[in-house]
Amino acid sequence: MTRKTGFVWHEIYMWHDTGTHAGVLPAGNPIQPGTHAENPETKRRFKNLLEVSGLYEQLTQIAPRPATDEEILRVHTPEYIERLKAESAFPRGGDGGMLTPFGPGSYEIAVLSAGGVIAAVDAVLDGKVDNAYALVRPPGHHAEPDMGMGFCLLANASIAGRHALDVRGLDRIAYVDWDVHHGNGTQKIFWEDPQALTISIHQDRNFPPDSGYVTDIGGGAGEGYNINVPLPAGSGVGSYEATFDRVVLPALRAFKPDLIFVPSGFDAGGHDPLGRMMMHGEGYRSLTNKLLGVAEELCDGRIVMSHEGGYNAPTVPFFGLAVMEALSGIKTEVEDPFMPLFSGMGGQELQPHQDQLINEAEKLLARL
Ligand code: 9RB
Ligand code: ZN
Repeated sequence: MTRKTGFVWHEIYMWHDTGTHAGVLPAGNPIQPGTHAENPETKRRFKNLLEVSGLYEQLTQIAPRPATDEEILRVHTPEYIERLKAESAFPRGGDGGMLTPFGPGSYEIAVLSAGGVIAAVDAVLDGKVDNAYALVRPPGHHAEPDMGMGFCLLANASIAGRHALDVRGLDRIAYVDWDVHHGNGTQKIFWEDPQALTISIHQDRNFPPDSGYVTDIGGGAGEGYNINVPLPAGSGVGSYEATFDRVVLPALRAFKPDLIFVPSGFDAGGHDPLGRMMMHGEGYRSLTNKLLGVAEELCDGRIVMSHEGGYNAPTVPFFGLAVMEALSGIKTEVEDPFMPLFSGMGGQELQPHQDQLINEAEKLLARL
């Protein structure tokens, strides 16, 4: 079965300039200057592989539009937005928070990034497409109401989620964040909100530090509607599939969302410089197929993915292609040349200490 899959992209997303750095740190003696970890390369190559594979032309292009102040202010404080606007007009740009650097004009790009996810939501809810992937930049899942963080300026998927609830009138939305880092921003924004189930599967205490514990379950009316699955470093595809089968899918079935968001980072892939997991292209395909199955049961297949991290340039495009093939139901001729390398790594199967953590997360299902 093939589906109509939307794709959001704009070349100006690649003009968001994180500047001269050395990975995640500012460069300068004693660190030799180089590129910032979050640069255009993996995103450009993802889009390029879609084109070369022939899949790009079979997707429905969705043009991004800027998010409005009203849309952004549903999530962020006016003070933070005014500061971003002012710094974005500086000749050398500014910083969204601690170590979230941006160049001149980046605020306007971030506004188009958030608006890109909103456009994807509208296309799905209007039935123009069955599902959608927004390959936006800068990313969003670390951004909090009053500050940027971890390369994120605006909370793209949260802003789009509020739009879905407040303007489009949905009753419930769910987030399944498979980026290797904790989706702290999404967690914080919907902490007390029972209309949003926020699930994050991430590497235990990677980034942000001291964040993403399985014991953080939401507060007030939102208690029970935040689920963290902090998998141990070294987790492989078996661990991710078990997490989906035993935690994510049952949670979604209990919550019955009208729309599923996937903050989609590919930094849980083997070889990613900012993560220590072993996901691979077939793993991402399998997780996507699991979500498609449950989305078909619950919400007419409605899934909106928004791009987050993923920093290994050669591999990220193949993870992205596998996800796009699954979403659209169209298999291209392209074979992922990294598969033999990753599938043969030791410990891809679920390990006892990983199983133990998933058991802990499973206990949270009783609250839904
Ligand atoms: C620095 C620290 C990081 C480390 C990783 C990320 C990943 C983001 C991502 C962001 C910032 C700490 C530079 C802690 O991909 N999200 O999806 N920086 N971490 N202290 N310092 C000085
Ligand atoms: Zn990440």
